[in-house]
Amino acid sequence: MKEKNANKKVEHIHKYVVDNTDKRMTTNDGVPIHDNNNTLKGGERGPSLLEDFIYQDKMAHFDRERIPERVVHARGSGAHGIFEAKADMSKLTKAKFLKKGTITPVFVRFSTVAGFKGSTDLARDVRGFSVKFYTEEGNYDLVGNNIPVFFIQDAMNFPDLVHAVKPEPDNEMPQAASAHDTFWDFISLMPEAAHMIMWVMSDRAIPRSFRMMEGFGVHTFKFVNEEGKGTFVKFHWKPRLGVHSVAWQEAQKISGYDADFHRRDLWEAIDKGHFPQWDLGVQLIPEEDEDKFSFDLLDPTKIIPEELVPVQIIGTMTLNKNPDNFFAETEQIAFDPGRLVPGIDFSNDPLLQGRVFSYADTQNYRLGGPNFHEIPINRPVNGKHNNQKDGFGRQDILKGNTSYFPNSTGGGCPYHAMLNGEKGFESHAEKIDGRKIRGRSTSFADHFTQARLFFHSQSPEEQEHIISAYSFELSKVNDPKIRERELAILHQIDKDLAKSVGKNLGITPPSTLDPLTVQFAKQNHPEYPIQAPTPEVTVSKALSMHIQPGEGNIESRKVAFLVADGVSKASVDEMKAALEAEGAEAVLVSTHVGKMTFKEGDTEEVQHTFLTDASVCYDAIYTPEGDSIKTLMQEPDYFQFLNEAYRHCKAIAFDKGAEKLIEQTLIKKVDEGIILASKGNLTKDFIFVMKGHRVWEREKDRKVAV
Ligand code: HDE
Repeated sequence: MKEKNANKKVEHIHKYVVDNTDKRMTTNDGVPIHDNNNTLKGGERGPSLLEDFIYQDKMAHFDRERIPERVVHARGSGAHGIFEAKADMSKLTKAKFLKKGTITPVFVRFSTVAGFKGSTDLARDVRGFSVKFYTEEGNYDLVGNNIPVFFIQDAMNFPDLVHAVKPEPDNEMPQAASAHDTFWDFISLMPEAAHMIMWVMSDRAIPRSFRMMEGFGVHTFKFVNEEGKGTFVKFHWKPRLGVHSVAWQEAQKISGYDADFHRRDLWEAIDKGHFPQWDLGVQLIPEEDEDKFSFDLLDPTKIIPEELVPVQIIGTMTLNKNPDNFFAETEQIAFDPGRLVPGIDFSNDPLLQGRVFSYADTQNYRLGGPNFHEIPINRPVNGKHNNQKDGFGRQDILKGNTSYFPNSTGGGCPYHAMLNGEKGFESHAEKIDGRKIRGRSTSFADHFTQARLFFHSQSPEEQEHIISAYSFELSKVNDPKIRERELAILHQIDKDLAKSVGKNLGITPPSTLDPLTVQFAKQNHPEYPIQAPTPEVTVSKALSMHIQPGEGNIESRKVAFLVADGVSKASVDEMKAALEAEGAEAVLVSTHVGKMTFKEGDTEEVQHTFLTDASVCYDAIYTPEGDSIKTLMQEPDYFQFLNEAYRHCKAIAFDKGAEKLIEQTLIKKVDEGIILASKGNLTKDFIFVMKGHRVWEREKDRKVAV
């Protein structure tokens, strides 16, 4: 077979792909079905008969079609692709898929964490970023997030964290939202969460697209080379389209207009050939430097600022094929940070160590037993050979009478790699010498320095968004004691931040931590609070998403062309050509669906209207010239489109004659993001502003609330 964008994994699962075209309908046993509409009855109006095996075959399958959703990360979207290794890493790792020039098939799944499977894509939440590499030495899973740190330091707290954020157990509210009492109760008692919470309150938690977010392995891992030497490594995915977000008010509206916004965006981009790409970067730390930093490398609530250890790019991932079937592929794929290949190993991060148990355990349950490895999407491309047998849903037919080791009856096969002079996976031979303790290292006890680093690295507008997010979330908390307790934590991070949030909550931030917070922190660190070590850097540019006009790219961005009958085709075509030359997409939004007639007499089918769409679903807005302007003048939803785009700091362009429409909007100042044909070069200026993502300047004096 030669499928478009096939890779070894796509070919590998092809034999399982079923195409019903021109096929006769059968039961699950292949028996041809004569009538799929009527059950077998005793007489025309008579009772149904128990012997109707065709009905039973159909209904029994239907009755079992749902499986447990993932306990976290239930809502996700996936795609196939390839990873190409681009740097020579052989001195540091023996991982074959990282050998320069090697191309490895991948399947990626992006997800939200807290919401159920059918919840909105636009929740304020962390996004999962899981990559399965189908390497020649087995599957390697890099199961990361779009935020480089985590809420907690020890796996033991994970069920508590998840119980706190999920809908409350008595009334199962709220859905896909952290803005409720139990979450903030937990967070305000766990100061170690302060850093991650700062990220979650930033716009990072409401991405513009899966294609425009970073991915992080979060934990420190280890590369291991041929000589068995280890090097600490942090993994980063850097999106070629830049890192961008929507605004919180937009997120809330998008959830109504299109709860599948991110899923649709990924699907359509791949469908149209806008294949998203990420560069894989690594931060490398020699083992000798383990104790060199003011923070502990094993602490998953800490980043390594890029100023201290730069990110080196070692490869590129391209997603180029949508799945054929959501359930079979995206739902049934099983990621597990415990799936390693030779050359990569764990560090002793206690969160990572705990994850190694949880994933396979939950998959044994979710996917119905120990043979989930045999589900096509989970199978390694290099095959599996061992003595595991039987179990629910077993597919492989193990030949011969031998299913044990050592054996002579099977010629000693499957053999240990070492017996044939080959090498299999060998754990890094790190020296371990310690007492058994249930506790935590003091080097994990500084909770606020990096939360402060993140806040201080944001632009003024990003800081404002963080203040609004804390204010929104804590306003939804009913218990005032919880609000106050969290404010006390914010005060430790940055007094002005606490003051601003406090103002919105009507509370003066307490100057010391709540005694309950301290009491719980002392259970991990009896000496809490500790004197925080002096950080190496207090600002890191890589932590801000903001870019300048002209700095980014607009590839695959969506621009709404606001039109009506009588619009000038020339005006539409000229802008469309300019945008398409940069990879962006023009979408006509009109007063009605169906045929739209241009001033020049031609017609075009339109699928989007002011009724079905809103400006929150677009990156920029353009009003072409033409007789359509008279119609738009009478269209309140047209003005809503503009006002909302203005509020959210988007580029808005008007061709000749259309600029008079501005008078009826809430746009009071023609700033650099309002592009007029009468001033400068319309297409060039529009694209330049779009390349900055938003006109942040506007936030300062914007008085529009729509
Ligand atoms: Fe997960 N996590 N997690 N997690 N996680 C799961 O595994 C868990 C953590 C992440 O697209 C579950 O198959 C524990 C950090 C992603 O299918 C479960 C701890 C990071 C996904 C589980 C963590 C993640 C999961 C639920 C703390 C970023 C979705 C279903 C010790 C580095 C994978 C499943 C997909 C899914 C456990 C913390 C990322 C329950 C115990 C840190 C992206 O096993």
